[in-house]
Amino acid sequence: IKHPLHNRWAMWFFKNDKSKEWTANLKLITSFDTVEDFWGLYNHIQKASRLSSGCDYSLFKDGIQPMWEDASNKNGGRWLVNLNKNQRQTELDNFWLETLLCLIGEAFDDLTDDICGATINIRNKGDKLGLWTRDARRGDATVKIGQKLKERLKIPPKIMIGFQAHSDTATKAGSTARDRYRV
Ligand code: M7G
Repeated sequence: IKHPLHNRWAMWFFKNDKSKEWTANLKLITSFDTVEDFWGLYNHIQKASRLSSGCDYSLFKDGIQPMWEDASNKNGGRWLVNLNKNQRQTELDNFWLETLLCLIGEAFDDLTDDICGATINIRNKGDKLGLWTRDARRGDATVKIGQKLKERLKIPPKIMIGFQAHSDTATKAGSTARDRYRV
C-alpha cells in the first residue's frame, strides 16, 4: 500500500506559444496523492533545467488552477526567488525539488492552509521560483512561510527574497511589482 499525502496535488506545464492566449498554453500533466506517485511523476518528466525558455512547471493543490484568477489565488501572492544564469546549472533543480518536497510534505506546519502551490519559470532573462500563498494580507503567516522557504532552500541570510501580491504583479507588466514583505 502506498504512502498517502495530506493533500492531492496537480502538476502543470506551461509552454509559451505566442499565437495563443496565456491560459491556452497551460496544461495539466497529472495529479497524485501518494509519495510513490509523486516520485513516479518526478522521475518521468524533464528536469526543470532542461526545459526551454518560456516554459513553466507548477505544482498546486488539486482544485486550484496555477493562475492569478483562481479564487484561491486572487487575494494572494508569491515569494519570489530570482536565479541568475549560473544557478540554472547549480541550484535550479535542487531548489525546485526541495520546494516540491516542502509542498507535498506539508513543511509549513499550521500554515499549510495558506499555501496554494509553486511555480518555476524558465527564462533566458533569469529563472524564477515562486511559492504562491492564499492571502497577501496575512502578514505574520506570509513572513513565516518566507522564512521557512529560505531556510529549506538554504538561501544565505544576507540574500533577501521578496513577496509580491498577484494583484500588483498582474497590473505591472514588464517590471517587477513592489515587495509587500521581505525576508
Ligand atoms: P510570467 O510568465 O509570470 O513571467 O508572466 P515572465 O514575464 O518572466 O515571462 C508573463 C505574462 O504571462 C504576464 O505578463 C501575463 O500576461 C501572463 N501571465 C502570467 N501569469 C502567472 C498569469 C496568470 O496567472 N493569469 C493570466 N491571465 N496571465 C498570466
